[in-house]
Amino acid sequence: MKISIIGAGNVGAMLAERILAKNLADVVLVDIVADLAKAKAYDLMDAAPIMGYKNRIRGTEDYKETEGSDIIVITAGLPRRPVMSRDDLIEKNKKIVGHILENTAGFSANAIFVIVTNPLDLLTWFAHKRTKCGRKKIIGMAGNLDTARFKTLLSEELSVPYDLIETFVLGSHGDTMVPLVSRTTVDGKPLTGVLDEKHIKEIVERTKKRGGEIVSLLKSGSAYFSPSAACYEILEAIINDMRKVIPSSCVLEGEYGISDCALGVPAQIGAGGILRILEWELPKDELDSLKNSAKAVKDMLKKCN
Ligand code: A3D
Repeated sequence: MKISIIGAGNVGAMLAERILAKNLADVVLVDIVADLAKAKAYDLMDAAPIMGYKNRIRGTEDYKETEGSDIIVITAGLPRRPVMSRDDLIEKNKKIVGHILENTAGFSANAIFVIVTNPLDLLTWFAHKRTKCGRKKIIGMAGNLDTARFKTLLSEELSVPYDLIETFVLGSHGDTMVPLVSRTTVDGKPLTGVLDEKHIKEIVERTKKRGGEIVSLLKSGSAYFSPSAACYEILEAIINDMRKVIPSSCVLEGEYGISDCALGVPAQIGAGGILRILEWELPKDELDSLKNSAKAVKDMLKKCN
């Protein structure tokens, strides 16, 4: 299998390392900055004799080398800086993603696209509009990252291991994301039975702002260890046809009463991309929040035409 990663910055390079470490696929790393991808690919290859990587990685500026990719991951674009929202990146990152779609599509007609560049839901929709590969082959990575963040904070608060916590975060990758408290269990018990409302609200709010918290501490750039891990989870599900339910930004055509945008929903992912979108019955307040999140994404889509 062949995965091309476009954007050899923090997320892209870390993702390449994760793919090689798990012997998942061959990697082509592309960046617009001359020699950057080549340098990172050489560096990663030099770790192979020590780490036992079985696959190969190439770094390049030439899109021809992406030819025949099974998956194309887009991690190119500007990351946010402190006081910026993800939406502030739209114009510049839309141009970058447009350029990448034009340059990759001709070489890999059957590829599945995984979008990482922010603002995530807007650019996932944009990629769907710009390619002809159909909505099953356009996956936006964010929901599993936001879910992991919610889990981490709950695990710290309750001193419970992660694997005893079941939860999902849906909605947009932004302030209107929807951590599903109704579907959250801790060691099989509903979250509302083990934590009071005030603390649940605080953790929900902190989850929404977790990315920004890391941006402020870093001062330049944004998170990349956990985003690359979340992206890896999607790639592994596709390549090993795991049929795993992963909250991801998907193009909606009426699911949850929402259409004409991409939004985080539970998606079963396997070979071929999105196998199906699960439509869970949600309590009214959470369904309303999901619709509100869709509205925020659509308002932003209208603003940026
Ligand atoms: P960074 O380390 O700056 O890397 C971006 C790379 O993209 C740089 O090496 C650029 O040279 C390269 N690049 C820019 N334009 C092009 C182009 N036209 N073709 C090829 N390469 C290009 O950023 P990063 O890796 O930290 O983040 C990358 C993107 O992912 C940003 O938009 C982030 O906001 C986004 N991101 C999203 C999440 C989600 O959870 C959705 C998490 C973390 C980062």
